[in-house]
Amino acid sequence: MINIKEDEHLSKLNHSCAHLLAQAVKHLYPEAKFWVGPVIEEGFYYDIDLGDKVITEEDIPLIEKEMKKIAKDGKRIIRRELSKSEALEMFKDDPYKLDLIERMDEKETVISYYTQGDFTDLCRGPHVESVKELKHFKLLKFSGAYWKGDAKNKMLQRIYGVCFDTEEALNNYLQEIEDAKARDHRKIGKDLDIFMAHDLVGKGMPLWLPNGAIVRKELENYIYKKEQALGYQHVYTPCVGTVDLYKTSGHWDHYKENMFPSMKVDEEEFVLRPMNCPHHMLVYGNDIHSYRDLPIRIGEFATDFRYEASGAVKGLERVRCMCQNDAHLFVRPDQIGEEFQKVVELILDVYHDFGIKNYKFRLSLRDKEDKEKYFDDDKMWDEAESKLRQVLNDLGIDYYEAIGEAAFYGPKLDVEVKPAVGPEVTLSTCQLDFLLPRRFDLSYIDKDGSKQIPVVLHRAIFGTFDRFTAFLLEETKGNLPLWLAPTQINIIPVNNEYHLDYCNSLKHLLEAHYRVTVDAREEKLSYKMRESSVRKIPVTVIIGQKEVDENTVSYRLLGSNETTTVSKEEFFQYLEDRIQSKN
Ligand code: TSB
Ligand code: ZN
Repeated sequence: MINIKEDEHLSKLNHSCAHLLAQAVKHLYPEAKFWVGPVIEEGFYYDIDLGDKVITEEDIPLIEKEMKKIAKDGKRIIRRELSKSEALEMFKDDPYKLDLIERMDEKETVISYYTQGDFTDLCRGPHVESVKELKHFKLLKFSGAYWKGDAKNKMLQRIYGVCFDTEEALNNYLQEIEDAKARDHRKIGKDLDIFMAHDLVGKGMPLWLPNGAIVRKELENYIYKKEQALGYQHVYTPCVGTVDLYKTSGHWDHYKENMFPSMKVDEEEFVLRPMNCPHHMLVYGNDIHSYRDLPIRIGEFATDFRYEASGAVKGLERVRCMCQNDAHLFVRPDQIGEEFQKVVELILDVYHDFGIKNYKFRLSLRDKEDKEKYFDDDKMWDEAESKLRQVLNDLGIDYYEAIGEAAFYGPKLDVEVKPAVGPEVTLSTCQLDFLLPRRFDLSYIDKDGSKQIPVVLHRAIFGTFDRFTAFLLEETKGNLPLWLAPTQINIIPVNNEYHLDYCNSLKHLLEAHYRVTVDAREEKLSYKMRESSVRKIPVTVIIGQKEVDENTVSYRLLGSNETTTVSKEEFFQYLEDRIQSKN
């Protein structure tokens, strides 16, 4: 989808359209006061103080109509400039604009305002020449929005819209929005009974329903096998820790705003953990290690809690209670490159299995000039960064570098993906860490008998099961591959009276290995077949007289109208092959 903010012309057009919206609102509600109306990736919005008035569905067409009227009138959009004191005088009755002006630097900023007909707004611009140019726009949605995003402030009314040069471009864009909504994992997750939410449990705390639990379990089994084969050792640790644990790790000082508040039990003060690293450091520290034992790879499917802003939580993609596919790899400095390479190869392997193609690798490095922001060991950083680069280059991986984006404790590699709706998110991550092993006083005995400090790689291939499932639902539009689908095979008898027994015996044969249902409801065949497809069941078997007589199976694949008839043995083989190939 086009990023309107990044397109110079569209950005100007949409910005002007935000003013047109404000002007129309002012005509309809003369008491309206305006905060800001920026251009965003998807178009524009304006935050408006309408007193007690709350925008409803019915208001939108009226505002649009007024916008059209003003546009048709075709007034020029005129820019004027003034000094800060003049601006303060001009907007003296508008507390919102005063707030903006007061924060402007008198010397550096030219304060400008734009006038179109009877409407004037403080604005940096630029704008199109005339409101005449604003012909093809649409108001998309509206919501409440706290002034300055702060829940302690007044709730303003935010109206979103978008504007294009032509009706065709606008319609194409609106169609894309519709498509994205249909692909949104929140919709698919509801339609397919993957997860639910409930106010009594809380914001950002999804409940995985039986269908979702099947998908998650399959993902767990899948990645567990991969990690076992690569020498990972899996553990279970509590999803709380004491405040002291997180003081030792440094999270208490540097990550506190992302954590739930602590709670007291007897003499101990606990927090819900936001990360599992401290627990895994203790697991490593439970033994004495020789240089020969390294790398040691501690893995866990670990539940974490993070305070995410209530406006940011989103379906399974951004939650407050999540389960990481986490591991901490304890390596000698000379093993960093090799171990990092194995992680990258695992990421590629997994993405290949899931057919994931649209993603970007981002290598976050330190800003050498910024001595404050980064752990102070230049030699370590230089070596590590060049090793990571070298691995990526050797593997022929396309990546971009983000200088100054590394964590305090080391460089990292993230995989970025684009959800159906909203900005990019990180899926997989691999983060080098020089610091945490020091904080926990971890060591191994080197060849010469000396005590050395290991380096840690934090890595999560799926990221979290939550986010990965969200992503997968959107990538596949809910058409999960056979091995992951909650119901894999749905068997429909043409006539219950004559064919149900055969269906049940077929189910009996299949259910040791597959998730199978028989749809024995007294409904029309066509109705049941449609429902099988709405439920996104990969294989629908239809059993009529011919199949019973010839002891065969007729099946249709999701999305196809073609029926294939085969022997039972061939059918079993077909299923087996598809599961194996992960197709
Ligand atoms: C990899 N300590 C490391 C770990 O060892 C860590 O926690 N890294 S993280 O903070 O980047 O989180 C790991 C992954 O969790 C991210 O890459 C992202 O995919 C996922 N994630 C982070 N926050 C959320 C959230 N609020 N909801 C769902 N998934 C999330
Ligand atoms: Zn970690």
